Amino acid sequence: MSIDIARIASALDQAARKAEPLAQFSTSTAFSLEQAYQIQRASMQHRYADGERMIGVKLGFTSRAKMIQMGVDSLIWGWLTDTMLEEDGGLVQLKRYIHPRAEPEVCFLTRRTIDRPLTLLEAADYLEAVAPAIEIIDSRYQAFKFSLEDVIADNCSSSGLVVGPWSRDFAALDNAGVLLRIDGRLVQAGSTAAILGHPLRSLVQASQLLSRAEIALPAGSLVMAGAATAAEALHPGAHVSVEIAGLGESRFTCV
Ligand code: 0L1
Ligand code: MG
Repeated sequence: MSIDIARIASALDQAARKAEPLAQFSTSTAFSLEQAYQIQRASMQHRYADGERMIGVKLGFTSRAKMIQMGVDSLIWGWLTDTMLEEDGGLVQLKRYIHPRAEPEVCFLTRRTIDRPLTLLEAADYLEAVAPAIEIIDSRYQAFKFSLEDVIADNCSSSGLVVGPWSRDFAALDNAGVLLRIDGRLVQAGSTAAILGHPLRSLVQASQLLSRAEIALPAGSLVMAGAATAAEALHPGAHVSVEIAGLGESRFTCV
């Protein structure tokens, strides 16, 4: 099947830069998952050419709650860059986004280069630290509507992330409570066990995906494990916080 990978990649890159939504591609042009990842990589090249730096990877749809919310049924992965990092406890400028949503995440910091598929038993040994985090997702598609292929091409809606205090307490990740609050009101509650049974399994999945793509992830990279609950829409003035039992809290305020 012939599709214009460069054209779609460039359109997605422009939509992100201008914070202007575009129509889904897959409704008019059928393309495969493999082609979707080719578009994702081509779109990331625009960012790197512009000076953005890759800082890690993120997994998406690692929990049933997220799959159900977005109507998809497979795990996906994308790239994180330095310009996506928002300050913990800081102000997040919503004008940078189209229709941002926040979701609670577990963020890992790697200690060793990941250059082969890891087992669950090995995973913690590759880590320097873990932190409670908030992902700000922002689909470049109108009304946040997409197919699996569309969202992969769009770098899995990656837009922003806020990382809380680092800790080495990996044992705390075992079925820990996950709470998302907006303006002090509890809006989503879940457990780290919702993430593939245990968030370390996301690291295992990431190592397998990277290995299949023949990419080594350098030590000092971030790995976002995927949301444990559905995401919530953001509005100006919103105070957003995520608490993971035993790991602490990360937060930001929307302006
Ligand atoms: O953590 C996640 O499951 C994020 C999925 C990103 C795709 C989206 O929901 O827009
Ligand atoms: Mg996420």
